[in-house]
Formats: sequence, C-alpha cells, structure tokens
Amino acid sequence: ALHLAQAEDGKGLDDFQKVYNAIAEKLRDEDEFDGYIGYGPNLVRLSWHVSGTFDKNDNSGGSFGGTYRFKKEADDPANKGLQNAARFLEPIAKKFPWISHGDLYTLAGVTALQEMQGPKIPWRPGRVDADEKDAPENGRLPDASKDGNYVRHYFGRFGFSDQEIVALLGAHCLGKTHLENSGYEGPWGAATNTFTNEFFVNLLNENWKLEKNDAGNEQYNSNKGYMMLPTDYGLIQDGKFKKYVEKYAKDQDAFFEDFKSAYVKLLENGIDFSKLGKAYVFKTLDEQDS
Ligand code: DDH
Repeated sequence: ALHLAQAEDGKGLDDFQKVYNAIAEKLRDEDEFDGYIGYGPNLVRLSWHVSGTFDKNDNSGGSFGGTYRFKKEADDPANKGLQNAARFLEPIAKKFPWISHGDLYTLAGVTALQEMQGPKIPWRPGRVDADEKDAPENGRLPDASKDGNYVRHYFGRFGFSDQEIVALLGAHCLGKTHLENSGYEGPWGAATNTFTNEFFVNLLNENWKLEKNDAGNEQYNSNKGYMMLPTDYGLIQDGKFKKYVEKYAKDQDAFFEDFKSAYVKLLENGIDFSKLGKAYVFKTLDEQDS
C-alpha cells in the first residue's frame, strides 16, 4: 500500500515558504562552496538520492520516511559527497523542528532548482519520519559506468518512460563530478549553478573522447574541459533516447516542462497525497524582493 501523506499539523504555504527562504538565503550566503558552485547542485542531488531508493514493486525506499538521516543510508558509497548537503541542512532542521526529514530533503531540492533559475516545481508536504528498520539496503542507486540500456532498466523500478528518463538526466547541467566521491572528475558544462538545457546541447555538440581518469574509470571528455559519464553518453548511443536529447537541446521550454513533471513524480513516488489539497508553488527570493 502507498504511504499516506500527513501534513505537518497546522502548517500551510506561509510556513513552508519560510523554510524555502531560509534555505535560499543560506544558498546565497555560502556561495563559495565547491569552487563557487555553491550548495545548489549538491542539494538537488540529495533530493534525488533520497527518492532514488524507491522500488515500485514493494513500495520500499523513496522520500517518504526521511531515512537518509540514518547512518546506514547516508553511508551508502553512492551517497559520498552528500554529507555536504546534509550538513548544510542541519541548522535549517533545527530552526524548523516541525518539518519531517523527507519534506526537508525534497523541499531543499525544489528550493535549489528554483533559485538556480529552473522551472517552478509544485511541491506537496506530508512525508512522515520512519524508523531505522525502514531504511533501504545500500545498492539501489545507479552505476555510472554502464550504458543506456542499463539506465532504461534501472528506471523501470520507478515506472519512468524513456522521455522522463532523458528529462531527469538533464539535471546533470548542474554541479560536477568529484574524483574523491564517485571516481569521476569534472563538470558537464559551463553554467554549473544555473539550470539550463546545456547538458543536451553539450552531449550533441562537443567533441567527446573516451579516456581513463586518475581513478582508472573511463569517462568522456571534451577539449573544453567538460565530461560525460558512460550512462550520460548512453543517451545518444540509443536512438529512442537520442530523439529526446535532440528535442531538449532545441527547446529549453519543453525540457523545463518535462523535467518538472518527471522530478515531481520522482519526489512523490510511493506516496498517496489524495487527502491533501493543491501542491504549493513557492516564490523565489528575487520575486519576493521586487
Ligand atoms: Fe547524477 N551523478 N546520476 N543525477 N547528479 C552525479 C552528480 C550529480 C548519476 C551519477 C552521478 C541523476 C542521475 C544519475 C545530479 C543529479 C541527478 C555524480 C558525481 C555521479 C557519478 C558525484 C560526485 O562525484 O560528487 C547516474 C549514473 C545517474 C543515472 O544514470 C541514473 C538524476 C536523475 C539527477 C536529478 O537530480 C534528477 C546532480 C545535481 C549532481 C551534481 C552534484 C554536485 O555535488 O555537484
């Protein structure tokens, strides 16, 4: 059975907008992190990894229980580097002790995406902290050394279509890979803290060379200093994926629209929100200033 969303008692849009603002202001203040990329990409990755443990076959994992807060899940080797996002959120959790961990992790991703000029992401509260015994086993997050077919099969566990998979992977316009975290090194493009369709443009237009990096892993490098994971590159080796790469490279609005829907689905997998009202749409800091 799906998890039934139960909103934090008496809390409404204004309360969650306050949490949004606290995260957004901290993002602005601590902009020097990771060579002036800031914490935005790391927060987006956290929101995906807490959701990416989902399995539709038994409704285990997923964002509902906030189980990333337990060592067992945080210490999954695939989560290396996300300690930064977790540390960033500690004072926010202290300031707003009423918010569940699943809501905080997902709201942080939504905040970061919007503050990095991404699409407005409708977000719903109601995740409820689960026990440590409900934390999923390690090993549910993807292996970047594989090909497009692996990626298609991997996302089958969530019920995502080819189009949704390609849209989601456009998030790799953000941030970078770090040799010490994943065994890969480098950014996917130039605008590492602005949400754009650059991932698709670069995938199609750069001159990629498959090379071994300092950790001994093969990655695709371009002469501009950009990189692609083997799984990313798989999206242009597979015709059914490639047609969406071409579409999103040409049409950023279509990418934003499809990313929004797929990302909301990712964050809400396994949860029944039917008892709650409409999703909230938050104002960015810029919109509140003017
Ligand atoms: Fe990713 N990702 N990701 N990713 N990801 C990495 C970084 C970031 C894969 C592998 C890696 C998604 C899907 C996949 C972001 C968002 C999303 C890194 C580097 C690896 C490796 C980590 C490090 O070294 O610090 C693979 C494989 C997949 C896949 O094929 C399924 C999705 C769906 C998203 C999303 O947000 C919707 C972001 C953002 C980053 C940059 C993090 C940072 O700190 O910078």
